[in-house]
Amino acid sequence: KSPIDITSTPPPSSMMILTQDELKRIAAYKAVDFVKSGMVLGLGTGSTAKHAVDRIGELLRRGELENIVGIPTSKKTQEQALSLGIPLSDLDSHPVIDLSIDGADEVDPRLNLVKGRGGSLLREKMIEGASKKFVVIVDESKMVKHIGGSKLALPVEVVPFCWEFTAERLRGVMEGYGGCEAKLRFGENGRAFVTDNGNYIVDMYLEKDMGDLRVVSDEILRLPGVVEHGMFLDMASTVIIAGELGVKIKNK
Ligand code: ABF
Repeated sequence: KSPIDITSTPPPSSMMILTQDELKRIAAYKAVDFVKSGMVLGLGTGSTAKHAVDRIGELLRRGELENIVGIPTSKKTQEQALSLGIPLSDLDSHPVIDLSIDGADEVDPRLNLVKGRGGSLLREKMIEGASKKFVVIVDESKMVKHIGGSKLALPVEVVPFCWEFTAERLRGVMEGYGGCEAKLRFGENGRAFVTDNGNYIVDMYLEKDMGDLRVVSDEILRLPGVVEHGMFLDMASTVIIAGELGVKIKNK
C-alpha cells in the first residue's frame, strides 16, 4: 500500500470543459464537506481558499453549520470572513485547531507543498501547523514532480533590515542545491511587497530537484534574517485535486 492512498470520483455528468476557477471551487466545496458544526477552522488565503470560506459562510447562513470559529490566515481572509458573518478568533485563544483548509502553489507526490505566493505563508504555517487536520485544495495545475519543479518561486519571508544581505546568504545556501535566483517581491504600488507581519518576501527561483527538503529547510531557517519559508513539509493530511477527469483525494 503506497503511503498515499488515492480515491477518485468520476467527472461531472456533463462533459463540459471546466475553467480553472470552477475546478478550484469544486475542490473547495469538497473540502468543506469535512467541516462539522462546533469546529475551530483555519481559513486559508488565495483564490481557491476563497471559495471554501464563501461556502462556509453560505452553510452558516443556511443554518446547515453552527458554532463555527474561524482563524484567518491573512488580513484579506479576515475581511472576507467578517463580511460573511463567520465568527473569528485567533491562535492565542485557540492554540489547537480542528481543521484548516487552504490552497497551495505546488504539491509534490509526497504531499509536500510550496505555499506563499500570496504572501501569507507565515500565518498559514503557524495556523496550519496547529491544526489536527490540514486539507489542501488545488486544481490539477498545481501538481509537480518535485518542489521547485513549476519554475515558479519558493517564497521566503525575511526581515526588511538588510534584506539584500539575507538574499545573498540565501543564494549561498542554494548553491549547494543547483543554485537559484533570489529576488525581492514587489507589490502593485511598485514598492517592496510588505507582508501582514511587516516583513519582505524574497522569491527564490530554483533550478533543480533539491533532494532532501528537510535539510534545505533547516539551512534556510538557520539564516538570522529569515523569518520563514514557503515549503510546508509533512503538514498536509489530505490533498483534494480537482481536474478535468474528476476529483482526486490523496491522504497522507
Ligand atoms: C495560499 O494559497 C498561498 O499559500 C498560496 O500561494 C495560495 C495559492 O493561491 P491560489 O489558490 O490562488 O492558487 O494559501
